[in-house]
Amino acid sequence: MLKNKRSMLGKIAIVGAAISVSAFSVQASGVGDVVSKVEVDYSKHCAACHGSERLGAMGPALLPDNLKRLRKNNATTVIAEGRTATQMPAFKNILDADQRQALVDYIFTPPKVIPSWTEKDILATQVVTHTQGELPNKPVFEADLMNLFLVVEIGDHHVTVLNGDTFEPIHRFKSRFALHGGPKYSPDGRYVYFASRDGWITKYDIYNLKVVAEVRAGINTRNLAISSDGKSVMVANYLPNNLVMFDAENLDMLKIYPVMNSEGKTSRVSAVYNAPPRNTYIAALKDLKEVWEIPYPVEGKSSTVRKIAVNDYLDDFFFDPDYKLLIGASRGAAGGQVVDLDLGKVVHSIPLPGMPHLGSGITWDYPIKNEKGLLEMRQVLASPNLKEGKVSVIDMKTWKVIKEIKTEGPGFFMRSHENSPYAWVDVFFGPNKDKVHVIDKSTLEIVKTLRPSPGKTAAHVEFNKDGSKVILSIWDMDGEIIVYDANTLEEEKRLPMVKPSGKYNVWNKTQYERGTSH
Ligand code: DHE
Repeated sequence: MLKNKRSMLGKIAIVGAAISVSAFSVQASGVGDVVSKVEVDYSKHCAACHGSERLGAMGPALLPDNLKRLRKNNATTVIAEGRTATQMPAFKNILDADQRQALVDYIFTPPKVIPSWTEKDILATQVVTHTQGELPNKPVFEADLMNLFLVVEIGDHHVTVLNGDTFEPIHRFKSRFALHGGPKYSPDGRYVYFASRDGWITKYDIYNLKVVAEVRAGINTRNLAISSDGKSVMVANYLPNNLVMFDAENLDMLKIYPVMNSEGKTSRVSAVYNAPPRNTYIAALKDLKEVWEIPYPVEGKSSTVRKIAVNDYLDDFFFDPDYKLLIGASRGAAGGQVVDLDLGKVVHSIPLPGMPHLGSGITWDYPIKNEKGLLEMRQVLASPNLKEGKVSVIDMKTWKVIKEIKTEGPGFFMRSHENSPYAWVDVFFGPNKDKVHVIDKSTLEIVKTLRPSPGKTAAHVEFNKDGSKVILSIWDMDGEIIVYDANTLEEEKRLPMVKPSGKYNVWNKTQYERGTSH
């Protein structure tokens, strides 16, 4: 049901619908099969984003096992009204109440064949075009490798390699369908690993500008993480409910971790991240109130999972820079929870109404009065909100919200850099989606609001290596990335791109820069 309002997905939706509907008609008239109206509705309105078999594509899988937290009456509302913070539009003017109800019953009905993606399936999809060490150990272009950017263009599923000094494109290549989330660089920045929503993991050699290995880790994937030693890659899946670990060299599968509690209840994985000082991966779960910590494999041998009980499901989460604390929230909850990963328990709760997007959270130091009335530099966490027009700034010592910065609408992404006085936040949803705010980190005030392309969504910025420049995406098929001077906030350059989404600087990502997503 996740047909997109925006132009690119709109086109896919129409094509997908046309193919599926005609296939149904042929089948129905040709062999006399009865194709129910709900199947036709699904095919027409839902299949393009959720997959013809309900296994997920741009949108999540729609199978009973993956809808455990969505009650049927809520599902009816989602179809009618759309879903906050996703591409799911409202269908109340397109489908009547009976059609919507029929679709709810349909997606809560188990499929005739239960989908599975086993070790055998994973192994069968692995393709190694160039084994590690086979290609030259020297870049085929000239540029500061640590200051490269990758720009993901979701409009036509491409990636551009951009020189971060000159802002000239070096190369553009086709990616898998619907890359989502941040690609992850090997610690030396030579390789990058991408995850697509339909489970494909691609390893790309930046020196040689070539895909070197691929494997399909799942049917509906969340994201991936790479270990700090660069030796393993962990993939988080929605479908199947598991985590899959790979050897980073050639994407050989090392281990599947089924995500299940002691009573046999399974769960989707919200996301997995590398926790550098801990030498572990940390995963948060969507259908079980647990956080999982998995040590890196030693000599190719994987180890056991440490399970930490938490107070609520964790849809969205974030770490303090030391990776001692995990700050997470479930969608729709009135607050967040702080989990001490050393103690293995929840140690604080944070009043955070709306829908904080903690995954986009960033930290910086800010002067706060202590109990003696003296100013001391404290670490603060700032998070945009997917439902309300505000940025919450939280003191990471007391876990009090010290300020709510009012914005012109709900935001998705936030970014800064250690060397920049500013933090940038977009207004992704609503009539002001074409605006981006610049916040002064020392006053917590908005100092400038940019509106670079009226009418077009402006969102997601990334800084260059030294924090002196910022690039911003115009999310449109006829889109651009815009380069700004990060200090004067003056526009310097525009480069045409096809619905550019995330941009990822090698230095900021490999150094776990505080202002950048990890
Ligand atoms: Fe994302 C990152 C989850 C919808 C674009 N998004 C992430 C990550 C997670 C996540 C867990 C971190 C992965 C990582 O970097 O390892 N996203 C979710 C959702 O749960 C949500 C709300 C619903 C869904 O459809 O899954 C969602 N995300 C979207 C979109 O609709 C966006 C705008 C367009 C798209 O591509 O689907 C979108 N998400 C992004 C981007 C990042 C991302 C560009 C990387 C941000 C970064 O700077 O690292």
